[in-house]
Amino acid sequence: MERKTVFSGLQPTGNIHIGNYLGALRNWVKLQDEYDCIYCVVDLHAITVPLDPTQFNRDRLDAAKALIAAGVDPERSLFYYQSQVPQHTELAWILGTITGTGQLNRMTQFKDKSDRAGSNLGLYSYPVLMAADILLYRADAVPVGEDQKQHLELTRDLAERFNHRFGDEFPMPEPIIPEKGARVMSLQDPTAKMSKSDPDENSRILILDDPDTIRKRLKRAVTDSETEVRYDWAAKPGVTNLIEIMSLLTGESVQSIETEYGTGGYGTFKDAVADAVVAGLAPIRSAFREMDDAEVARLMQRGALDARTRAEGFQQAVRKRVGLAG
Ligand code: ATP
Ligand code: LTN
Repeated sequence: MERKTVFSGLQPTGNIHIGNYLGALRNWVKLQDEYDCIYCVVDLHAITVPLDPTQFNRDRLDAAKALIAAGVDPERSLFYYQSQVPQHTELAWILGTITGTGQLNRMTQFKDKSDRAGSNLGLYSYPVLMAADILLYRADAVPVGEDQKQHLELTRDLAERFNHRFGDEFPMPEPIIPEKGARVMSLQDPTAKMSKSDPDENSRILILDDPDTIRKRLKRAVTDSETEVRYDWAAKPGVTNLIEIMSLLTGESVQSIETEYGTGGYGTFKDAVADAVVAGLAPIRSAFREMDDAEVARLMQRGALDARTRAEGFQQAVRKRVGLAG
């Protein structure tokens, strides 16, 4: 039987946090054992907000390095920068012609981000480019965090509409969302998701943060006015978020964490969470430090070359369907 194709992307905005890691990246890494995986640093998605070009170029390389350090294996998976494969934007244009503006108006990420940053066409059509990323390779499955569910639904809608109008071309991609970790919450506001774009740095822990920073951020993490370490999203979101982070990083069950730290006070518990996070991230940090920039740049070029070849084969079929071939 042919192996299923997995596709996912991450924006190179320079600050990959444990939400990205526990919600998406860990699944990316695991899936490599079984599937044909394609992973993309989605640089075109990232330029929808104002950036300093020199810094952005540096951040993009660092994102590629961090992903490799976290376990993305360029020898097993196709791994590259989105902008180096022009078939993504070509397909995005074609899909854009069958996307209703009403549908784009309903995208919650667009609404949130345009409120904060002011709007532009790139931000508006962002989900169409994401659909193109996925459909370009006829991906069957897409490992993402909870916040991307709506974008995946749009992708499926567009696949269906295209197939209906031009003939069966795209399979329906399924999201792969972890049962736990799909929505790691902000350390400062446990009712909001941990986010790259939150201006408050204390709200997140980055996968490359040093142990002191990790400890400091966890000490400052918002909890509640009780003292009991108990898993309860409704009543104790701050503590529950920390329990979940610890459980995911150590493999220890929620129940055993509750038993061990239940009445010992938040200070002791936070120290234990910090130990777990420091230990869990240490291998990524040291792998990142050992990496050679030029070698990673070379790997990304090789990845783009292979991706272009593969994408072009698929794109020819799309052009034919739409009447753009020959
Ligand atoms: P922003 O919050 O600024 O929109 P982001 O962190 O969502 O940025 P990406 O880097 O593109 O943006 O996300 C990469 C992956 O991480 C996606 O699959 C996304 O669903 C997942 N992810 C993002 N935030 C969280 C979170 N707090 N918990 C779990 N998964 C998350
Ligand atoms: N919008 C996604 C990033 C992204 C993506 C993709 C994820 C761009 N293209 C294709 C999965 C598949 C986000 O996480 N903000």
